[in-house]
Amino acid sequence: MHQSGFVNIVGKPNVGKSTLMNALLGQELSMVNPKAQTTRHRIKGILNDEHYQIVFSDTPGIMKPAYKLHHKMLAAVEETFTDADVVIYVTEVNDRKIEEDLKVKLTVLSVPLYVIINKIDTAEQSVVEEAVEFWKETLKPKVILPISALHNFSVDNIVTELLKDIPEGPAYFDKDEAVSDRNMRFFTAEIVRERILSLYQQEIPYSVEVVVTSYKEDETIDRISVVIYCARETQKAILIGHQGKAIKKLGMESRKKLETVLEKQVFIELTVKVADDWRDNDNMLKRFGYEI
Ligand SMILES: Nc1nc2c(ncn2[C@@H]2O[C@H](COP(=O)(O)OP(=O)(O)OP(=O)(O)O)[C@@H](O)[C@H]2O)c(=O)[nH]1
Ligand SMILES: [Mg+2]
Repeated sequence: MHQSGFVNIVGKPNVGKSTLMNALLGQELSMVNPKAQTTRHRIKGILNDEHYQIVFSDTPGIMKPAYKLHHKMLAAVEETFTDADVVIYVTEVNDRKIEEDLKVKLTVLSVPLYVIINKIDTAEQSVVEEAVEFWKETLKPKVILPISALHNFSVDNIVTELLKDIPEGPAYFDKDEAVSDRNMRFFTAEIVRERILSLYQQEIPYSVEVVVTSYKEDETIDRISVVIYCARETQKAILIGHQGKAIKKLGMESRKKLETVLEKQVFIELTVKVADDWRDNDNMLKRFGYEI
């Protein structure tokens, strides 16, 4: 028997959705960062086994939209309620709040709902038990599991449960090759954006989009050109920094990370451009791959 299915991971920003998907895959595929709104696109991560293929979708955090960008991000989440075999709602151990309309969406799903209570390494056992009771009552999920995605605690139990709910069927993606639906250009842009989240403060990380304009693979080195778009001229100056120091640091850290991932030498060239208020510009958003 072979099982095959789609499992979509949703939740508020920063609860550890990407950390969880990476733990499930045993691979650092989706970018993780202490700041909220790290994930902007739906990213599929594929778990292959001799007997099954589970296609996970990591999604942007559900928040109140302030820009058209956020509406597009939320549209990517919306999709995931309707094309899954199982929906996983991730919450943090201390969180007891849920918007009414999200609650309704989760309770009327036609597929099993799992509630994953994450970050239990940060709380007492009694708090974990409280959380379990609260979410059982609030969302009436088929499965509820307290875990720590960061410490890979109890993550395996999710797969065990999923195999009870995932239908029989052939693999959707080539099992020998596919780990994601995204390519190296996409992950390169994500790696640079993650470094921007870490290196810059305040609104900067939320005002940039990263585009890989050229990616040339030679035998011993990958040569990559990247354009960083920001929303205003003042942000460009901050991104570049005094005597170009900030952008140099960003280039160096991005290169190091890429070289670790690719196990290969990398040359990366960063250029900063202004795309006025791109977060509210439909054409720019489309160009940047926010398709829905
Ligand atoms: N202590 C603890 N921290 C965790 C755990 N899981 C994730 N984190 C941390 O929580 C932060 C957010 O993790 P992400 O995986 O980026 O969260 P996300 O839900 O994907 O966030 P967005 O993409 O911004 O919506 C990171 O600093 C993680 O290291 C956990 O089990 N325990
Ligand atoms: Mg994420």
